[in-house]
Amino acid sequence: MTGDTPYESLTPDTLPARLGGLSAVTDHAGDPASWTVEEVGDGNLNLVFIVRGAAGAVVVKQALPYVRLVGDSWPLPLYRAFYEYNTLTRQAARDPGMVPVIHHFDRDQALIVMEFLSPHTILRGKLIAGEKVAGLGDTLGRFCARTAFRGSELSMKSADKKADVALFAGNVEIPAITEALVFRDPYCDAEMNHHTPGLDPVINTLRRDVAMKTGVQALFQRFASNQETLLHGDLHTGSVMATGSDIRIIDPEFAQYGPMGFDLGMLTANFLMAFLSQPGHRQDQNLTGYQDWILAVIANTHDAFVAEFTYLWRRERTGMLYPAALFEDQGHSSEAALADVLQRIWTDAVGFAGVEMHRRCLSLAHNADFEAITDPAIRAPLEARNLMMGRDLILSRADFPDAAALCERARQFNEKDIL
Ligand code: SR1
Ligand code: MG
Repeated sequence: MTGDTPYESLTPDTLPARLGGLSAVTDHAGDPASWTVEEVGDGNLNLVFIVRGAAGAVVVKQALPYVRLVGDSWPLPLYRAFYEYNTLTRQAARDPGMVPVIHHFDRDQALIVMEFLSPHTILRGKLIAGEKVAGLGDTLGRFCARTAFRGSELSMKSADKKADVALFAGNVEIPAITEALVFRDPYCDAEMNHHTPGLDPVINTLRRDVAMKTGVQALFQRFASNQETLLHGDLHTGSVMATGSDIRIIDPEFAQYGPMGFDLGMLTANFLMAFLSQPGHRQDQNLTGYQDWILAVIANTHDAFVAEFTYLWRRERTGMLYPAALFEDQGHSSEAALADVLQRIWTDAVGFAGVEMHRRCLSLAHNADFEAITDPAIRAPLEARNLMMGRDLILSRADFPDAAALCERARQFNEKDIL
């Protein structure tokens, strides 16, 4: 395929002829005559093919010109593959080994050829199945800290950061999805909303709560107007692939510049939803033991974030923000300033977590954690706990000293009869 070929979506049948001449694929999968091609995309937006051949396998991810979940009535620019590719290269530099290796990028075809992760599976599926992953919180917390710190003017030269902000500013339509589905739709009668029967009293409580909606909009303002680092932008448990001990981050097509607490908050929300949905997936000893493990992952993620961010603050603070010239060079510690920055990030993260917990039960794209609970009579009370805890996090986001306090609050909501 050359840069002159107009965009055309691939199919398992056309892929070998169209990509058979690409060494990026043949180097890893072997002779095209040996290939089998399977389309495995189960996300909301894209085509994902696994190409298996005599020499191994690769993944080919191709953007569609519309939202796959909805159909061609919702067009979506192909340029998201360009931003995903550019984010993957930055994340690979900022936290080496944490994202799939990129073999090839074709901007016109909106496709990325990348490492086939095996035997990794999507983390959300593991959480629903009750599987544990060693080192999960440590790895994810470190990834959030490294990408947040190294993508900001705490570390980068201001000119480089500004150039990158300008590059990513071209990505308008993808952040627009988050702007609508996350920060607006759960709180009004939006067309694509849907929810489990029985939740109306809780939804009414949320929509009547002006203080909470004001909090949501304050968080939205930070998301939309604060460009402090390059975010993954969609860091839920479906954007993590893992074995029992190896962990990778995928799918950063929602990347944009935004507040440092956003990715940490999204991740935390998705673990809280995994925690709160567990009574729909298992019982008794297995239930409490596994829920305890999920809360430990939340605490580990936060602790690892703080430890790594602190390490980078002390060793890599080479950007224009909080310069040594104002602190260490004058014999003043910058540790109080670090604590202030970390507290702001954590407060944002708690608030963003609350909003994410709302949108995954009320807006367009729900979570399998709850959706896989087929009986609405079991699902609705669990989602009600999740929705009311989301409200609490938004309203009280400045009052949680650490993840231990957040986990304690989760335990309380896990006991509540709300419906
Ligand atoms: C229309 S896209 C819906 C959701 O899927 C993606 O994974 C993002 O989370 C987005 O909000
Ligand atoms: Mg995705």
